[in-house]
Amino acid sequence: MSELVTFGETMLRLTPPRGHRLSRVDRLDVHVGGAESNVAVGAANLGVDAAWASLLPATDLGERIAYALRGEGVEPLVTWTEMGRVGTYYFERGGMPRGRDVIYDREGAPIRDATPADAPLDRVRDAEVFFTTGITPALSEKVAETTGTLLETARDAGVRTAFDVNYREKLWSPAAARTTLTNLLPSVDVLFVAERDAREVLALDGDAERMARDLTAEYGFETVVVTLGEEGALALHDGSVTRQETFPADTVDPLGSGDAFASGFLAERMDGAPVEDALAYGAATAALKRTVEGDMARVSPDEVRALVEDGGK
Ligand code: KDG
Repeated sequence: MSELVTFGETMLRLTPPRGHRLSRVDRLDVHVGGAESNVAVGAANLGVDAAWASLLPATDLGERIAYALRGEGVEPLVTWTEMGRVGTYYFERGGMPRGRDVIYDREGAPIRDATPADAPLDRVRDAEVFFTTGITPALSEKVAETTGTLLETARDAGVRTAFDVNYREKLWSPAAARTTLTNLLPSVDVLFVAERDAREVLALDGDAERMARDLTAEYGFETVVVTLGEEGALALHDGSVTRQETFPADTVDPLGSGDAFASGFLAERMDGAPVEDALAYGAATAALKRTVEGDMARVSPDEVRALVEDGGK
């Protein structure tokens, strides 16, 4: 039994050295990344018993992913297949004004054909929390249906469901995302959503509190966390709003900081903490993640507590 079970695609991230163009690159760093496994890794590093469910091709690169997650203390619940390939993505980082770019090369990953029969339903039913994100149903209609079945399976078994909207414009349009997500959200207890996604994908308006209240009225969420980038985050729980500032951090690598936030928030809630403390813990985990290369929050509970206590000063 795992306290936290997540479901989604994990890829190899291939990163040119900072300031190098992908079109001229002669060396790539390898990281393992995927929003749902990032959350499992962040939570495992914070002391949660975490598992990640997915499909992988039975190849050396598939094994590379399982190996990385095992090394971070996450149990890979993998259906190994003879079909498909490991998805990859490239993260090109230049200084301003060029900025950064994510380039996906993820067609053909076996998770796109995942049916509920490929998923560890018993492990989902036995979990305390089941987590996935809007990236997973963006991958194919089939996996969107499977994501819905997993959320309902968890719900029916009394497992708390947590979902991060995590809109990725390179995977689908806001309208397509809205149609699919509005079918999934009734099965969600704890929602994480970036303010911009609430506005542009879920078509809400008003300030963050208004959007959190409208979402709760429509879907009956137990908790809604709206992330506001550098402005911090806001949570609505039991009718009360809590706000949290972003902790300052020297950003070495921004990817995965939203996942780190979710992992810190969930880990602290699973430890019995109130929403206010979980929000601070999530924000501190996200800040510490930004100081670490790669998508995963390799951050310890002591570091997070110290940052929460001294407020980043
Ligand atoms: O949140 C970080 C993720 O975006 C990254 O790890 C890769 O899951 C990923 C995706 O689909 O973009």
